[in-house]
Amino acid sequence: MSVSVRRLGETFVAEVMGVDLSKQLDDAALDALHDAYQREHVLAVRGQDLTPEQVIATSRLFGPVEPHLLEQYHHDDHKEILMVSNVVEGGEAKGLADAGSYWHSDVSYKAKPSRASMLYAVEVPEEGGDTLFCDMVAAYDALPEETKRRIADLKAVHNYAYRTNQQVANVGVRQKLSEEQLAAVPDAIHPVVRTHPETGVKAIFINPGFTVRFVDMPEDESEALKQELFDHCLQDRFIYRYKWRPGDALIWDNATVMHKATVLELPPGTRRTMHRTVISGDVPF
Ligand SMILES: O=C(O)CCC(=O)C(=O)O
Ligand SMILES: [Fe+2]
Repeated sequence: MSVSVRRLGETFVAEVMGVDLSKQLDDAALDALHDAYQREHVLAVRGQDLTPEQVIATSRLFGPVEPHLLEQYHHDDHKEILMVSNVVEGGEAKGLADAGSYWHSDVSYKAKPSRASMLYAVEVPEEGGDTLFCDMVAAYDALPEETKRRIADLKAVHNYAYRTNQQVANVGVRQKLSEEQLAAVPDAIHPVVRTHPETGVKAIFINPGFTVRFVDMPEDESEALKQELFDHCLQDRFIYRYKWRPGDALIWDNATVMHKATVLELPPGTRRTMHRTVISGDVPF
């Protein structure tokens, strides 16, 4: 295989060409993939035809795969795959319909957030249902020096129930967490400026989805700073809109990007189904 990489966004996101993820990749292809992942933060491999086993095997190229907290949405035969789907058949939802419909970094609510995530498009509409990505390295680099100093040693609380409660209230499609699920997701505390464990680059590591507040800061000040930082990050210049085709595989780095689904904006009845995995990560520093 001869791999080539083409930048899609201004500062990040690339398409990787010349790989067939259903086959065993040789060392050169693996190196090219990992290099591109470090540099580009989001990789798109288009035109794939992958079984669930091959989605899991591809994910494992980036580390161990962990099942999602919401076991009711696991793929019937593969607990490593979360069904992200708005399809309802015979009165039964085929998957999580509103997955990630807010800016977030996957699993930042755990002590060890996921290193990377993979989404594979099984069925997507011709138009819409795009996934948005935000480059948190570029956003960090563009901060005024004074703000960089202000946030350098800050920590923030991340919590999963915080988001779920808002989804239940605002969107109404999400089930409340069970007692057992709640117990599995206590607060997680992470640095606000995260150093990438492999490349050493710095990124802003808070997100509107799961970040509740800054540690040791009065509530109103904390809210104001969150808003200031999110307004900065969510400028068009840091955002890339990915338009899906069936057979697209996307892998992204949760230490350097936030993402957001737009599936709730689709006309009712539009079918969209993705296979999704998360790859385990380490404690952020
Ligand atoms: O479906 C999407 O566009 C993104 C869903 C998401 O946030 C995820 O799978 O982590
Ligand atoms: Fe997500």
